[in-house]
Amino acid sequence: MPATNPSLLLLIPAYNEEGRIEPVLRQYGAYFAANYEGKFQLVVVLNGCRDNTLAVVNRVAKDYPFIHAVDFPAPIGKGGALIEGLKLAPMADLVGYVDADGATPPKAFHDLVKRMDEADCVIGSRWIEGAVLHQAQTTKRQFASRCFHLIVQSLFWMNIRDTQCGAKVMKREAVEKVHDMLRIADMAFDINLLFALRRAGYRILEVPTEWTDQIGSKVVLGKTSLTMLLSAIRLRLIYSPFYGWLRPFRPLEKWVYVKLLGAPQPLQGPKSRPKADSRKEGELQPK
Ligand SMILES: Nc1nc2c(ncn2[C@@H]2O[C@H](COP(=O)(O)OP(=O)(O)O)[C@@H](O)[C@H]2O)c(=O)[nH]1
Ligand SMILES: [Mg+2]
Repeated sequence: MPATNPSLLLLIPAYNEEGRIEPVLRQYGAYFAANYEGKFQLVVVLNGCRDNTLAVVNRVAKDYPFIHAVDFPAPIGKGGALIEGLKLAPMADLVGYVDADGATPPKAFHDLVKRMDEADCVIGSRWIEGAVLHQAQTTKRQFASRCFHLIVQSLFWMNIRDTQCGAKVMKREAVEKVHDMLRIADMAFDINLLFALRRAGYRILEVPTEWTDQIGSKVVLGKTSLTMLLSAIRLRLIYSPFYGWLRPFRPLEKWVYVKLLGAPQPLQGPKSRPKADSRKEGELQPK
């Protein structure tokens, strides 16, 4: 990574976000055009949207040429979308992601980027001193989140207080190194990413961030929590010496995820590079 002005790629996963994403893209576009010295690119990764998110993103992209969209029709989930988006890592020195609803303001994301000289991955945290929470999550959601945290800690011992905050940034080489290990498509994707980085020896720095919990969440608490719990356990097994022995149970695993929970699955097939939306085709190039 160059000492000054690294190029930056920001991914925004988006599912049915036509009502929330436009002001967020405009804020990020204006902020990074004015305040970021290096090359900045923003790619919205959509999948299976049943609304007009793509048209909204394309409208904003007319005003900010560094904003692009990639669209995957399959229901690959937030994690699946990020797995695909992270294949664009060769476009920049640093690759990060934030949610489409503006929970993380542009400056807060920039603050994470500024700490990248201290680690290979910097993640925003809502649960360490100094964090600014403008709008707390509902009590039920906070309870589920803290229970999930305890389970994740007891399974993975990463000592990360907030694995689920939607704001993270990494060095390109770290993303490229762990990409093959990314296989959780649901909201537990972040654990997959963080654990893969840890196992590969990369340094993760958790810093307090600013967060506003927005209305219009796509999370259906019961179903999402159960899927995340199963994914965390599955991830633990993938990294255990017993995973091979569990091969006979794979059809059952698939049945539970797909049929019972309707959980997203990552895109199958060869590790292809995502194509830009047709209007922008050819513009997404490695740096
Ligand atoms: N591409 C994609 N993004 C998703 C999907 N589900 C959620 N997201 C995105 O993930 C981010 C976080 O979702 P949100 O509903 O705000 O979750 P919450 O803040 O944890 O309640 C947003 O940018 C969503 O658009 C999905 O299935 N596919
Ligand atoms: Mg949100």
